[in-house]
Amino acid sequence: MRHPRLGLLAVGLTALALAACQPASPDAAPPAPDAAPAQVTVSDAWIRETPPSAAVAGGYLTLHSTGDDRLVAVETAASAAVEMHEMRHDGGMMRMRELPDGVALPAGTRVELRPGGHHLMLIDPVEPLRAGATVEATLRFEHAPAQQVQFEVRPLAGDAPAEGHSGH
Ligand SMILES: [Cu+2]
Repeated sequence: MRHPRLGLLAVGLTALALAACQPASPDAAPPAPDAAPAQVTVSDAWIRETPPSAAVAGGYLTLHSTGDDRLVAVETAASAAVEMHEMRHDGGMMRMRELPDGVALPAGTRVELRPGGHHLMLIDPVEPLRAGATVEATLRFEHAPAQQVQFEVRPLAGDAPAEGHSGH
C-alpha cells in the first residue's frame, strides 16, 4: 500500500518545527497600562513568644490586597512548617482547623490574622521564640509576587484569650 500523503505531512511538520524556533519577542504582549498587578500590603506582623518546650507558636498579621488574591503559603527557617488555621466553636470549645486553601484576600479588604481568629501556626520552632527577636518569613500568594516579611516576637503575657493550642 502506498502513502501519497506522507510527503505532505513531513513538509507540514518541518514548517511547524521552524515556526516553533522563531525567537519569542520579549515585549510581544505588554500589559495593559491600567492593569497594574495586585499589591498586597502587610502590617503588624508578630509572633507570640513561646515557652521553652512549646511545639507551636501563633503568628499574626494584617493583609490588604488591591485585587482578589489568596495567601497560599508561609515559609520560614524558624520552624519546621507553617500552617494557616481558623478557630471554630465546636460544642462550646474553640478548636482550630487547618485552612487547606489558605486565607482569601478579597480586593480592598483588610484581613486580620489575630489571636482568636485566623492565624499562622509555626510548627516545631527550631529555637524558642523570645520576645524582641524578629523572624523572617516569606509569604506566597496566588497572584501577587512573594513577599518577605519580618515578624516581631512579642511577650506571652497580656493581650489575648487562650486559643487551645496546648492540645497540639
Ligand atoms: Cu493554630
